Amino acid sequence: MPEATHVASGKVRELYALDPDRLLLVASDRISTFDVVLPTEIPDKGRVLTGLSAFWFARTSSVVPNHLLALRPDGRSTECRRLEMLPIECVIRGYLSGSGWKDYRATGAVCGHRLPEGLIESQRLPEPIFTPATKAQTGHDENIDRETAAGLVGADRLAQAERIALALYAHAAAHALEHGIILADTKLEFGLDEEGTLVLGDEAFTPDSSRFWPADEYAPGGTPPSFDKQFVRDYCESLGWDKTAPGPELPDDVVEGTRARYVEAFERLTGVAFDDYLENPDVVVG
Ligand code: Q0Z
Repeated sequence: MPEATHVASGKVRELYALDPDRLLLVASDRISTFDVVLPTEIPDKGRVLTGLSAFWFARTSSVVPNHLLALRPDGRSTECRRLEMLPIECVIRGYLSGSGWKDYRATGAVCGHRLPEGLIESQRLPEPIFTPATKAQTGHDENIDRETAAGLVGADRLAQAERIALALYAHAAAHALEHGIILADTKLEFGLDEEGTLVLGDEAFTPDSSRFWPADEYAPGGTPPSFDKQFVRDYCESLGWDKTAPGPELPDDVVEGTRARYVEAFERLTGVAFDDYLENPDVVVG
């Protein structure tokens, strides 16, 4: 890509600078499980995630402006406005899972939200909560309380990000549930444009930034199956792999089953046939 200089690598995405004001975000087909990127790719996973993110950006632009400028014809690359990113992850949890469940079990609270006693793992919360986290360069993001978050971005900016993140989650979770998918939690990232306006950046409501659970298999008390990665997790568990790098190669049936789940999530949520997206990615933003 001669017109772009590489600026950052994520576990499964790459970021390039197109010019001083614009970035190119490229989603690969790599997949991670138990925090390890596997050697086998899932064909079209990057296109599914890019299309879903663009769909949500288009649907929420009246709630908050976002960084999306254009989808490229390859379906996996998006041109975005370069922002000054806030140094916090804005996590919204509608269900008690992952680090939220761990913190609750240890302290009865998550990021300063004291919760009712007796909740069980993966239970729906009385109402969605804002649980900010720091951005770890390596390793795991750390949950922080709102005072700590306010110290990083300012109290007014934090209140604005919280209000908008809660509104975005309410919108996306209701839409997903109507299509049989529970959006258990999600991580949103905001930045500021040159005028100091808050802008939604990064990716939005993808299965890599959110927990997607099949609604018809949901039961609290344990870990619900992942809509997208359950075949991969089950296969990895069946090997007795110790979950340290390098991860195992995936057999063809696991790859195909997993690809089908990503495509199913895309089609259910967007209402667009995935082949139509491949033909013209702009169908998700039209
Ligand atoms: C996103 C990330 C990735 C590695 C920086 N619009 C923006 N303006 C400024 N910075 C970012 C964005 Cl999206 C930004 N990341 C996360 C993505 C690879 C890191 F694809 N880092």
